[in-house]
Amino acid sequence: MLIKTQADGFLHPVSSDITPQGIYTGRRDMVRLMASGVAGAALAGWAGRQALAQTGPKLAGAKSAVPGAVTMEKVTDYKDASTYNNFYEFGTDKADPAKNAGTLKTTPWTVEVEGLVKKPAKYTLEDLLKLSPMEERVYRLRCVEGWSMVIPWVGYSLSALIKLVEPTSSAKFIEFVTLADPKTMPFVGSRVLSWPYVEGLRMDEAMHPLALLTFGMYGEVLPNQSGAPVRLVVPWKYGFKSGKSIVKIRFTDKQPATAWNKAAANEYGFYSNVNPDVDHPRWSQATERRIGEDGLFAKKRKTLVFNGYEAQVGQLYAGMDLKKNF
Ligand SMILES: Nc1nc2c(c(=O)[nH]1)N[C@H]1C(S)=C(S)[C@@H](COP(=O)(O)O)O[C@H]1N2
Ligand SMILES: [Mo]
Repeated sequence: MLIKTQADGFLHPVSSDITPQGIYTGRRDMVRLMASGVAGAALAGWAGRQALAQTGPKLAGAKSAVPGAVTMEKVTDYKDASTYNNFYEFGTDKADPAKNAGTLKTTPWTVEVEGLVKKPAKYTLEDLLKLSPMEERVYRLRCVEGWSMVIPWVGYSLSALIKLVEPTSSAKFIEFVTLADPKTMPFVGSRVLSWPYVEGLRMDEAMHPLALLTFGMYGEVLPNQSGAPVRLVVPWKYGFKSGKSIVKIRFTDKQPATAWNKAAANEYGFYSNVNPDVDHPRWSQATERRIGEDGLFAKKRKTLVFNGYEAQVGQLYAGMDLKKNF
């Protein structure tokens, strides 16, 4: 994504749009990290791993019966889904998370559920894995940058967890806080975003059966670069709403301040529903490139309203001005 940092107001480009300033910032960060030893550890982790192969522990899910949960479109190759990632804690280049996320320590892992609930709890990953039957959901994921993938995720509806903790009547939103560990995440501390990476949903969005608490993909436990050990996948919203490596789920009465909205409020709204009719201020959202299928210069696909999930989620936004609430 292209954003302005709060500090310098400069447009920080990433991925294919790297500019000299972006490269400079990256190098300066790298030099600082090298000095602290973090980058060395990251590189060692990379060397000792096979990021490209599908070799992780199995995690099976029964085919989901939730309406709209299994698209028949061609599934993106595992290699593409696991090497073309956005996970800025591990770097801003698409290839960085697969190279650097070997340092992420996913055991032990706990997720704290707090705020406006009757039953606040601290769940271990083992508790969460047993909480509800695992399902396989084949979702389109559309990044705000204009690319998309089709991924078979494994998890269960977030609503299963929400019901267990019994939100109070004043809980209107949920905030998802993700891990920010400077010891294992080399780019936490870089100025590209404020950390931890925080995302949020309105309560009715979070309760929608398509909102997936996700533990695996392609029949295996999530690889680190994809947000292990637990992430969200919200298929009708731009990819950045799907926070990775979640450590805290907080129920609130106020709309959460989210990472990308804080970075550039005019570019990334709270709702961020996929919408071909609402352009990003600096580019069109009318079309997208399907990773792995289309060449860089191949004809693009038309982006669908709510990423093609309008029949399932459209009623959540009845009467709302989607241009204002982008
Ligand atoms: N913690 C965290 N979660 C994150 C991000 C991130 O940088 N950090 N990037 C988001 C963006 S922009 C996208 S498109 C998706 C990408 O998920 P994928 O790499 O599994 O395709 O993760 C989202 N979740
Ligand atoms: Mo994204």
